[in-house]
Amino acid sequence: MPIHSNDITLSLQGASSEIAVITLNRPAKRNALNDGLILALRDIFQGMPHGVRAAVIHGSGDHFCAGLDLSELSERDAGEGLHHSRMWHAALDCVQSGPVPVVAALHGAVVGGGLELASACHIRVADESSFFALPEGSRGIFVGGGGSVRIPRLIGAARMADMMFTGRVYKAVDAERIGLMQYLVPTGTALDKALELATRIASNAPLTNYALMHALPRIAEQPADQGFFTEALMAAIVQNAPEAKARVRDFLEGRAAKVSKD
Ligand code: 1HE
Repeated sequence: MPIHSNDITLSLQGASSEIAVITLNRPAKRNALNDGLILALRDIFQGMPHGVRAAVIHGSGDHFCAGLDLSELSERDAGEGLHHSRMWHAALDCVQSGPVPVVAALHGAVVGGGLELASACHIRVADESSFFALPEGSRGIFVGGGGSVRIPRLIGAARMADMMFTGRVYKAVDAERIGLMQYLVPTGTALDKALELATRIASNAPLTNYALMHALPRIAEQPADQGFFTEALMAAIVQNAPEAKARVRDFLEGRAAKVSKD
């Protein structure tokens, strides 16, 4: 697997090495994302080892990610800027539409391109130390890593515009209130919680996870009539898998866990 950076690592965890743990490992620069790191992220998802069924992304040090490495920005002309943004789009598409569901474990700064990366993941777990901002507004630039597409779908265009117009910083508890993440956990526990969730996700039938990653976001963007039709097609394919039939039989014959509120 060609990896262009030492600033990101991949390790496999779980009983069958089914969980990929991806670590942004540039703590001295607060895990700021330079070109090498973005390309390496893309390569990791494109070359995900066989047998991996879920992934976790987290950052080493005190912060998840400080966003774009601003030291690489200053000399770029318009054409280079266009291609640079498209490179981020391609890499983060490999995260969102790649081989497995991805859980982001967030702490400290989740800002700029760091929030864009977190937004490309399927589940966000943030601890109470985390804070969220889009400092692009005050740096005189715009988002370029897909943030204007993904972030409004989480919190609405009005809230995103406010973050960029005013430099508003959301603390964890308010970020959860507006929908930036699905889980808020005590400081220092985001990675453990993300691993717990990834283990649960990895135990799902692969076609169910595929439908959640690839059908659900498309259905959510379709007019209702087309959405109902796409849903019916996806439902028919997923329930036809031998694994689905076995799981339903297990429940009916008392071998599968019930839904429980505890
Ligand atoms: C960096 C970066 C960076 C830190 N690029 N070098 N992102 C931002 O505008 C956020 C900028 N960063 C910060 O506001 C702060 O660094 C943090 C709140 C994230 C962390 O603060 P702190 O006090 O823990 O660290 P620090 O002392 O500010 O930074 C430590 C070092 O990391 C320092 O370098 P040093 O050589 O002086 O030790 C910083 O310069 C360096 N550093 N953040 C480069 N971002 C696809 S488009 C996306 C567009 C964007 O993401 S724009 C938003 C960029």
